Amino acid sequence: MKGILKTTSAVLVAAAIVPAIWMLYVLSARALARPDILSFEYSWEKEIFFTDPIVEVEFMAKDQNWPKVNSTVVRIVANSTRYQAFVIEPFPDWSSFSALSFIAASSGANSVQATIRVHDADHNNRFDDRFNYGFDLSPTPRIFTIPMTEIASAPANRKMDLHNISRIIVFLSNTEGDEELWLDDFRLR
Ligand SMILES: [Ca+2]
Repeated sequence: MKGILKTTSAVLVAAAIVPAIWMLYVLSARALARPDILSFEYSWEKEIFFTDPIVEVEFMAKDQNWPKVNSTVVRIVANSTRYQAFVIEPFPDWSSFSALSFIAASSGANSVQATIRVHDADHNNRFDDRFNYGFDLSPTPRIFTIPMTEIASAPANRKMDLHNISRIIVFLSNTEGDEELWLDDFRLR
């Protein structure tokens, strides 16, 4: 009995430590990957993004007709007309970079309207206190590049804190509910 208890508690301790070590590894890998934010090439990256449960997400290797050769990308399928979001928690210090870029395309036949937003740790959840950019996607992939000056000056009453960026969110709103899009290669330049 004593032996079983000992084993059980060792397992419990290990169960607590392993996720903590894994998250330390993720934070380290996220920092070392700079200026790459999210490439969909590494398993640790799954810890730095999440989606609304109503969004379907799948990974797929792109070998042609994509700006980046042999790249794994994520495909997002909307299944509701409600607000649907893909949320990234990037490394926070963007202060030494001049732009944010990413690759996107619609993965179905129809064009897709999406919005990307960026906010910092001080964000108050008001629309005019964050960076927002609406964009149209067609089946032809595009590299979007957003100057850091636009992100920095986006909040109405203050400067964005580029040392403490908190989240990038790509979202769909007022949709038909059947949108499909590809995302890839979020990075700073
Ligand atoms: Ca990729």
